[in-house]
Amino acid sequence: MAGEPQADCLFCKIVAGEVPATIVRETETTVAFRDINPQAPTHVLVIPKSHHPDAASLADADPQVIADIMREARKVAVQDKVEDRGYRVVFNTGSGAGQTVFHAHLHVLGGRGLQWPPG
Ligand code: DGP
Repeated sequence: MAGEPQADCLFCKIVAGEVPATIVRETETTVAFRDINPQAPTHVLVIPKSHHPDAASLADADPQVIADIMREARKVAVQDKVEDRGYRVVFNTGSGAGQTVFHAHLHVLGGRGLQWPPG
């Protein structure tokens, strides 16, 4: 069923505490943890606790949680003191866009100058 934990999903395991992660924030609906392969001084993933394969399917199933994730992204930036300089939020959607983990997640990147367009 949409939103149910998936046994083979890495990020569902992080939500369940079965795989360790450096968790920086948690709410009723979201978890934020440091990316294992950081691309900037701040590189945090904000994910829904419910399982949805990407941001588009999460937006269809539970748009309020997308809003929760965006609000948490700002709180991460404030907590890491990178908000003033600017930060970037990215939902890679689909393997062609670089998505490798198919549990929706928002990248929050900051703490250095960020180029546009991204690679
Ligand atoms: P994406 O390429 O957009 O699907 O991003 C997946 C991100 O997940 C990638 O930046 C690396 C991160 N990642 C993968 N495995 C783990 C893990 O076990 N722990 C943590 N903290 N991050 C992970």
